Order: sequence, then C-alpha cells, then structure tokens
Amino acid sequence: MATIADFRAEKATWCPGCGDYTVLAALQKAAVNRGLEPEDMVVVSGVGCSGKISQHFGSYGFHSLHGRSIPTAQGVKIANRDLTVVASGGDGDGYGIGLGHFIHAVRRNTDITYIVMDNHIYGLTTGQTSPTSDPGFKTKTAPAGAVEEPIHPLHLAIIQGCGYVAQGYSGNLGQLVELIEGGMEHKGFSLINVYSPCVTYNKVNTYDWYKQGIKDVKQIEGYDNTDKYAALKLIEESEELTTGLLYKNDRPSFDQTLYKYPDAPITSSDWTINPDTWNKILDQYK
Ligand SMILES: Cc1ncc(C[n+]2csc(CCOP(=O)(O)OP(=O)(O)O)c2C)c(N)n1
Ligand code: SF4
Ligand SMILES: [Mg+2]
Repeated sequence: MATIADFRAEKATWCPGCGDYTVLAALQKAAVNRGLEPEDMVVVSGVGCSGKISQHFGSYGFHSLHGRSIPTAQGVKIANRDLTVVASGGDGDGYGIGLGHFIHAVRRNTDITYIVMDNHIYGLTTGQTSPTSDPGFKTKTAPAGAVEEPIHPLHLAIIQGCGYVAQGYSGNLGQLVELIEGGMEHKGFSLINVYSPCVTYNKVNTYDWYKQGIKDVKQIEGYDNTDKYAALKLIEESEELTTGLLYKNDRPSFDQTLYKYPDAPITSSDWTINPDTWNKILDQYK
C-alpha cells in the first residue's frame, strides 16, 4: 500500500510559508487515505505558482496551459474513468482565464475533483490583481485599489448545480484532507476552494487575517448542507469565510447520463483497425 513518500516528486520550490505546501500535503494524505497508488491518479494543473503542484505530486501529471486544467482533466477522465483525476490551479487560472471552462464543467458534472489555491492575487507574475481580489486591494496593476466586484466561486458553483462545494484553508490541514477525500469520493464535479495565502505578494489576506474570520461549518448547529438556499445565505452572511463542505447534491455525473457510454474505459477498448477498413479511409484522401 502506498505511503505519503510514494506521492512525493521533486522538491517543492514555493516560497517558504506559501499556503500551497499545505495543499500538496493534504492531497498526498488524501490519496493515501483513499488507498490509491500513484499510478491510479492524474493531477492536472494550470499555470501559476499553484500550477507547480502537478510537478511536486508523485503521480501521473499534466502541467497544462493557463486556465486549461479543467478541459485537460475532463479529457483524461472521459478516456479512462478508472483514474482518480484532480484538476488544480490558482484563482487567476480558474476564475479568470479559465472561468468559462469551470462553469461548463460544473454543469456537465464530469467526475473530477477541482482544487483552487485561492490567494486573491497573481503570485507567479509577481503580484497583480486577480478575479478574487477584494475591492480596494492595492497591487501593481491597481495602485489605487481594485474596483471590480470579485468573482464569487462558491455562489457560482452552487447556482450552476455543482454537487460538492467545499472551502478549505491552508491553516487547517486536517480539514483539507477530509474535504479532498470527500471530493474524490463524490461522483461528479467537486470544487474545493482553498484559501492558500501568498506570503510574498499579498500582505492583506495573511494567515493572521484568515484566523480572525474563518469559521468551520461544523460549528454551526443544525446547518443542512443539502439546502441550496441555506448554503447561499451562509456564504453571503459569513463574507465567504466559512470552511467545510458547504453544499452537496447527488445529481448524476456526466458518464452516468451519457447516451451509449461504453461499459469499459475507452483506454481499455480494442482499437485494432481492420486493414480493409483502414485502406478505405486512406482512399478517401487520395
Ligand atoms: C494565456 C496566458 N496569459 C497570461 C499568462 C501569464 N500568467 C501566468 S500565471 C498568471 C496568473 C497566475 O495567477 P493565479 O492563477 O492566481 O496563480 P498563482 O500564481 O497565484 O498561484 C498569468 C497571468 C500566461 N501564462 N498565459
Ligand atoms: S509568490 Fe506567493 S503564491 Fe507564489 S510561491 Fe511565493 S508565496 Fe506562494
Ligand atoms: Mg493566485
């Protein structure tokens, strides 16, 4: 049985204290807890500091283009549904350039786990405003402060029908492991938005800042995470600082609804082509 050491690859190169270290550790622990082997998994990432996770995690991996982890991950899962597929990246990657893919993957409900390392800033490109930067947040691209309404990923996911909407925090490894395991277990698209502080470029949304506002949903007595409107209200009222599994539903996943989806993964199908058929295809190009 695999151990955490089996899910280690090259030494991580994030800044000391970067929240993404906890996300990597949580993903490794979740994989071990689920009894997975490195060859059972594919971690696909976008571009950003967060995107390095596919290189640092010891499994099959694919470091895709900026904002393109989700379409790549969906392709992997559709080709081989036996794999546990994780898509990952940053707030800029997923909620900026990749936002269209995110929304469509939610409504398609492909069975992948999407982990967003949300630090409210572009880290890799040295500190520009991101889609989740708070209004008034000053960066080199908005020296007088951000003026746009931020993207609200949890709201968007719930409204669009996501069956597993969770939020974690890099200051709470145990909870994050649990949320990632739950996301892998969930049959369908799962979102785990992780507040993962960028200690180098974001001097506002720091560990101390989160510590003062973050609340675990388990502390809320009587909270029903299958009630869509209760989830939306909670997220709104807690200014998006509640962590845990905030909303879930069990609508069928993409492969469960697809017409004539083959019984076995495409990757294990017999793709041998009869030479006559092949020659007929070639003849069409002559
Ligand atoms: C098509 C394209 N546009 C822009 C860039 C430049 N770029 C690389 S990473 C990045 C943003 C990274 O921010 P985020 O996704 O939040 O990741 P973080 O570094 O904060 O983890 C940008 C704009 C790019 N690589 N490709
Ligand atoms: S720049 Fe920020 S996000 Fe990037 S590795 Fe350093 S702390 Fe992490
Ligand atoms: Mg970011």
